Amino acid sequence: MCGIVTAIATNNVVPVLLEGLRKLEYRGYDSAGVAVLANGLTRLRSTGRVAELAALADARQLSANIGIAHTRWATHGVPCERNAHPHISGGLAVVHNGIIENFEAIKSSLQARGYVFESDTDTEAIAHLVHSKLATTPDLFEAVRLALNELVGAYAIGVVAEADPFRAIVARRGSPLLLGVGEEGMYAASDTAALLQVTRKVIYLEDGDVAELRLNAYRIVRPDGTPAEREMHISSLSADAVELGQFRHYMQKEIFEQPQALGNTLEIIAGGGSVSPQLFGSRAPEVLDGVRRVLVLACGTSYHAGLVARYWLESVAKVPCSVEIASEYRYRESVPESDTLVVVISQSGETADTLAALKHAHGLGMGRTLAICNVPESAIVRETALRFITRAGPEIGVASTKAFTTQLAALALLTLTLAKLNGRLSEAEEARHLGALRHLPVAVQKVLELEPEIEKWAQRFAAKHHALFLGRGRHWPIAMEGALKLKEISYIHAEAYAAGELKHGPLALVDKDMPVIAVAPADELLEKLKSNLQEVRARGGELYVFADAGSEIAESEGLHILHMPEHYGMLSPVLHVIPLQLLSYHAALVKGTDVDKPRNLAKSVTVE
Ligand code: HGA
Repeated sequence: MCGIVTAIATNNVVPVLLEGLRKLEYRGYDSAGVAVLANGLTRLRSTGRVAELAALADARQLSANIGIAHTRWATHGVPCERNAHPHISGGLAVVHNGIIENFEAIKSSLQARGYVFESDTDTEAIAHLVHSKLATTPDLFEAVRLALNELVGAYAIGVVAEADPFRAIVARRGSPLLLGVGEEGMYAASDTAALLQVTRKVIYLEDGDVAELRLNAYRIVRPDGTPAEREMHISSLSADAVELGQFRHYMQKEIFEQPQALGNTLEIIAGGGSVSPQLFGSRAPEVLDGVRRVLVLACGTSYHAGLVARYWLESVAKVPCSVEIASEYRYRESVPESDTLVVVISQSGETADTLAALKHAHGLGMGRTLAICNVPESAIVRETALRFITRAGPEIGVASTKAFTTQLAALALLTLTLAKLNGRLSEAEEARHLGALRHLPVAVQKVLELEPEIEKWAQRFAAKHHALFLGRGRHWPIAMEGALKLKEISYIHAEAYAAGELKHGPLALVDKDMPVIAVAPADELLEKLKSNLQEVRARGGELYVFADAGSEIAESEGLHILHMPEHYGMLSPVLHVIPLQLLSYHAALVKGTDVDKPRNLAKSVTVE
């Protein structure tokens, strides 16, 4: 969510700042801006894409050796040029990612001292606060540190000042930020992808760190000003991992990358490998020993992955499992139990609500924690006792696809591991499940071949305003995920129901204008689901059914069927979500929406 780039170098940093912003575009934003020091402070801002900001910079022939840049996803104040970052106070400019919760109190006291606010943002309060500190603490680094100590909330910031043109100051608390040590200079950004153009040497700042970047040096201090040593890492992220290649959109690319992403994620059980606690980290034998229940904390699509896992954990491992929306869990009173494994799921590992829920669980004394994440060095991964890194590769499209299916693969491995530890998994069963997991990439590939038929369906209901998704059992969360995908990228209002709930209310909505999409694999609930489908047909509802071998539902007037290639038992949710991803993708194409950057949404949700 929004992005920051800071650079100080021997050569012109403007192309680096703009290329960095381009690499961060996938996080979602509504405006962009840059400020550089070259014979004074110059600021350019745009409510368009980064390309428009780059055109402005070109037209002005902007060139400098030091600067900060930002893509904004508004939290305080509408998206407009006046609210776009950087924000300025005197000759000092600030970019900020996050939310300052006490900005109103700070703003009032600064206004009382004569500061005039030009924007509606919380960020502008940081700029004026730092500026006000300079009156008594003339050292910029110290002034920033002291100002930050007065802030409540989350931030990653970059600061440059006209009066101090040989260094940039950056800091973080609660929002991601890392330093890059390059040949030509020093850099900072919200994620590694933005810096690969100049360096692979990165340093992850910790919460509360304040850092100074000079041409050939950097230093980091803690909030109290004591020096901090932070390890340098060599990033192994591939520079072209974020290129679009032959695809029209990242979402399409990522849907089609799923066989590869699953293959990479499951490589650890390739060949003769079996499940064992070590899959989740070296401390796993001790942490998983005596686990009697599982609590999954997650948001959005990751929450749906947790809901699927509940069915698996309870039926296969016989471990009671509850799944909670992270933002709710953190604010409600709950009863902690020390034999609970807390599983946090997040694609980016930076999801603010999930991170806060994890900290809340820690605060309640629950130390058995496991992160399922796609980003190895992320904040969430650094805070848990155990981790499983999905190897989906960078996910750029805002609507999550390959992260979801690889999370499911990780959760299937967790289920089998706990089942084995609890003596619930015979050798034969383990071999059967592992065989199915190893075959998953091939099975997914076959499902992807259904795209042309799904495209035809999408044409038909892209004109609708509402849609209902139905599923039962472990496919109910898949129906929820299908509805979420459709809402996110095509803006068609969609609801998901456990099919048995139809008659308790939503059936009243069904008429010829309400397409009903049903996930109908041949499982133990199929007969029940068929009755639910009859209820829909009897009310004139148009049905689109994703069945599979053995479902034996016949096509008829108003009832369209697509047969999935294989019936896949426990792992069937992994296959059944794929046509729903394709359906929403093609519906969005027909509607002409911005598939990879849907309105109002951001990729990495680093604000509460
Ligand atoms: N609160 C600031 C920064 C927003 C942000 O972090 N976006 O991702 C604002 O509203 O400008």
